[in-house]
Amino acid sequence: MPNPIYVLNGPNLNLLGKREPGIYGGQSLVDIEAGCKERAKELGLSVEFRQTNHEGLLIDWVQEAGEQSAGIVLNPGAYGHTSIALHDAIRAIAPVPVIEVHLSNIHAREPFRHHSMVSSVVEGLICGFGPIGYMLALDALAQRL
Ligand code: CA2
Repeated sequence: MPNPIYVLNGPNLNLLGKREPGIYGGQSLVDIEAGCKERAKELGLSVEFRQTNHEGLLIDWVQEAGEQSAGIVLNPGAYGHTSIALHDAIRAIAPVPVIEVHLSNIHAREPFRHHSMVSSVVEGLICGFGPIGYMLALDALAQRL
């Protein structure tokens, strides 16, 4: 089996399923983790699934994944809109593929969500499909391995 896929989640995603179901759906992050692990198994992959509210820790994990993973599925949360440090970390681990995922369609929301600091350095971007986006990202990575 190849190295695990790191599925990394940024700030506030631990609240999923508890608030704002109209935007983010009813599934909790634990539900999404279970879905990712099931899909990964079908694809012959394994998943290391994590969430943090701390920018520096997210960057530590991207660096760790650069050494130890076959690829990253990254929902950076709001840090995707703000973090040059996250942009730099993703660049620094090339050619490890990173797929950016957002549950919501960030382009159909407030203007401050329209720009992503990481989109220019990731392999691809999936947004607006809810938790299915994580599965699509795993499928895409599986095709590349
Ligand atoms: O759509 C996404 O996946 C986002 O990355 C989610 C982030 C948001 O800042 C991005 O613009 C788009 C926020 C996650 C917050 O999740 C919550 C869940 C329930 C209640 C409140 C926040």
